Amino acid sequence: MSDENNDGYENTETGTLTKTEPKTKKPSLYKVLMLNDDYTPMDFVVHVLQAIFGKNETEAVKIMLQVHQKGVGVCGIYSFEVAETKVNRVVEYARRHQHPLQCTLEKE
Ligand code: TYC
Repeated sequence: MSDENNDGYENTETGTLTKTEPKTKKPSLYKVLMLNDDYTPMDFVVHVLQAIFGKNETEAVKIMLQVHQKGVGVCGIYSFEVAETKVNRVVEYARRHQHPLQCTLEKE
């Protein structure tokens, strides 16, 4: 492919630059947001951030406190499919443990 760098310009051997549409599109990215509530234990939220979002304990505590104090916090930024799967896993896991923890998606 002559447009390997995906900038939409084809550099031909004659030195001519021809504007073309890039053939590949970067996937849109989505933020996964964690929402505060009055009932879910802090330890449970920290555990979810480690188990589902791969955060270490320090990062997980920081995000949990941000959510607790501000009402919302970013758990990570992913392609739509990955973000949607993580949201579903959080809501399902919380429900199984009878906590009202909620999580949602937002386009970047
Ligand atoms: N506000 C909760 C409490 O005081 C803790 C909490 C933090 C809940 C983050 C949800 O996403 C959340 N137990």
